[in-house]
Amino acid sequence: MSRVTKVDLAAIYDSRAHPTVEATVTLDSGAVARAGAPSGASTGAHEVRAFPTGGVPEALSVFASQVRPALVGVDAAEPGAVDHRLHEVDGTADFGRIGGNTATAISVASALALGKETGRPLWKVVARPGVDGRQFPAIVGNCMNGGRHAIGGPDIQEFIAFADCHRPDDSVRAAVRVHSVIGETLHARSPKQALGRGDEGGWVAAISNVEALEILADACARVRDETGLSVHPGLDLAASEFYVDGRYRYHDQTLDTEGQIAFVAKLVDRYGLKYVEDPFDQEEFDAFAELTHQVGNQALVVGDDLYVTRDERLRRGIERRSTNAVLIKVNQVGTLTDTLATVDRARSNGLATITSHRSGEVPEGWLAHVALGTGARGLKCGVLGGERVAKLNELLRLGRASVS
Ligand code: 2PG
Ligand code: MG
Repeated sequence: MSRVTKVDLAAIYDSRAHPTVEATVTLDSGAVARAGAPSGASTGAHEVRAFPTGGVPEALSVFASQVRPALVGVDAAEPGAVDHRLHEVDGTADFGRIGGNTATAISVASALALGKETGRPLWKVVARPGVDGRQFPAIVGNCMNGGRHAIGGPDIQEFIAFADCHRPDDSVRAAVRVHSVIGETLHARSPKQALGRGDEGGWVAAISNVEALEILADACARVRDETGLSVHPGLDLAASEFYVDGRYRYHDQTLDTEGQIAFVAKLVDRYGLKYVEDPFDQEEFDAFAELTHQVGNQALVVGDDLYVTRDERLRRGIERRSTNAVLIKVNQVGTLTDTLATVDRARSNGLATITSHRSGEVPEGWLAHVALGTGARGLKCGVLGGERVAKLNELLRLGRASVS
C-alpha cells in the first residue's frame, strides 16, 4: 500500500546559506524518501509564496499543527492526492498559509517514495505520455552572473552556454568547457584583478553586458571548434529586475519597450543566441510576442517570470503567441501536479519546456528526473558548485542507464 504513514519537515540551508525546508515522507510499504526545496532571488511577482510571513519557523509550526495531520493516510499512488490535500489545507491561491516550499518538498518526497515503492526512478513516476526517457535535454549552463545573482557584474542576470547534444555526457562536457574557457579569458584580460563567482557558480567580473556577451560567444565558438559539439550562447535577462517606471534601465542605456525589442533582436542576430529568457518585464506579453515573431525561428524565447509555471498565465501567453518556450520551476507553483499541468499545456501547444533550478539550490539531483520525464528541451541547472553539479551528475547517470 502507498498510504502516507509519516511526514516530517525540517529546516536546512540552501546554497546561499538561506534557510529552507526538506520533507521526509514514509509510506506504509516502508518506502521512505526525502527532498529539499530551493529558493529564488529574482522571483516573479506571481509566484506562490515560498514561506508564510514568519519564514521557516512559521512553516514548521503550521506544518506540525495542520499539514502533517492532514496528510497521514493519503494514498500517494492516487495521482495528485497528496498535492490536492496540500491545497486543501492551505486554502489560499498562493500557498500563503503553509508555504510553497513546504508544498514542494512534500510533493517531491512523496513522488520519490512512490517511485521507491514501485521500483521506478522519479522520471518514470512523472513521465508524460509519449516520453520514453531517451531524448535528453540540452544543458542550459550559467557561465557568467550579473543582476541579482552577483555583486558588481553586468545588468543581465545570466550569460548561458546552451549545449544541445544528443548525449548528456557531450552536453555536460560542452557546457563545463565553456565555463572554464570564460574563466581563463577573464583572468587573462585582467591578471591582477580578483575574479568572483555568483550565486549560481558563474563568473562575475566588472564588465559590460556587451563585453560579457562577446566573451561568451567567443568561448562557445572555441569549444565548438575544439570538440565539434553544438554549444551556443544564450541569455537570461531577468528584465523585470531592471524595468522601472516603464523603461529598461541598464547602466549604460535606457530603453522603452520598442527599443528593448530591437536591442534584443539585434543581440540574437549578432551573437547567434539560441536561448533568450525573460527579455521583457513580466507583464509585457505583447513585447514577448513581437520578439518571438522576429527571432522565434532562430532562438528559444523563454518565459520565466512571465509565466511562473502557472497554467493560467501560460494560457494567456499561448493566446498571444508570446513565446515558443516556458521555464518550469516546481516551487514557483508549489506542487508536481500543478507543474505537470503546465508542462502538459505547453506540450500540447507545441511550446518547448525548460526545467530549471533556482539561484538558491539544494544539493540534490531530482530536477534531472523532472526534466527527463517531462520531455524537457533543456535542463537549466548551472555548471559549477555542488548543488548544480548534483543535477548534471544525475543526468549523466540517467544517460548511462538509458544505454545499458
Ligand atoms: C531565474 C532563476 C534561476 P531565481 O531567473 O531563472 O536561474 O533565478 O531562482 O533567482 O529566480
Ligand atoms: Mg529566469
